[in-house]
Amino acid sequence: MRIVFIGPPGAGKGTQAERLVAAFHMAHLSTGDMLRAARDAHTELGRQAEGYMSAGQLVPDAIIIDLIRQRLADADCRQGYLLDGFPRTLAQAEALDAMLAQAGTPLDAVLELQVPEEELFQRLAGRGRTDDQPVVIRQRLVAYRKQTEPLLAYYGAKGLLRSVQGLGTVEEVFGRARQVLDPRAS
Ligand code: B4P
Repeated sequence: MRIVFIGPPGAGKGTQAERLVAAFHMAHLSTGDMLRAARDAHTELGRQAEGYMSAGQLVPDAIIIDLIRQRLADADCRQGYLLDGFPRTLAQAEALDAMLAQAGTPLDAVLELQVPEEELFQRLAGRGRTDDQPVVIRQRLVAYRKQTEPLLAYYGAKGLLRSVQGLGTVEEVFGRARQVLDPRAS
């Protein structure tokens, strides 16, 4: 399966992605994880991304699209993948569509995790990553609403959108996500 995973910062995409890739035997492609690994390894990509991430802004499209283009060419992606946190802008979504159309490998579904804002603040404050300070969280939410939320209509119009309530225990949310991706699973 080829899945896109969308949700506001702190919705639990990374948490659920780990379980979903194990259940459906997909590669896990998290652009957030890739950028943090590049930052920690002090690569040129990491240096470029760091300023945006610590300000709660999205990293420029060209950088991210290039990163994903290279990653999708890896052998483990042939069995399917979960794109966790990509695309986050319309330009990224259109670039992904073009790549997949060229390869003849369309998406199977777009999974949206819905969580109210008050809960997101609590979760992110509890996680304590460097970009989890209140002022940065607020900026990330603004970026989500302005730049990423329009993708819900974009994928809705293509008939790919599956929305799941992200409140409840990790296992409850996982059960809902698994159910919408594979209704025969339970
Ligand atoms: P990401 O790494 O994608 O992070 P995120 O959206 O903040 O978190 P996620 O939703 O994965 O939440 P998690 O499971 O950790 O992005 C970080 C930054 O990278 C972006 O701000 C941006 O700068 C950059 N970036 C990444 N992709 C990009 C792109 N495509 N374009 C441009 N820039 C990009 O869960 C959060 C917390 O909640 C955890 O503590 C977890 O334990 C807890 N939690 C999870 N599920 C829970 C539940 N059911 N109940 C209670 N708590 C729960």
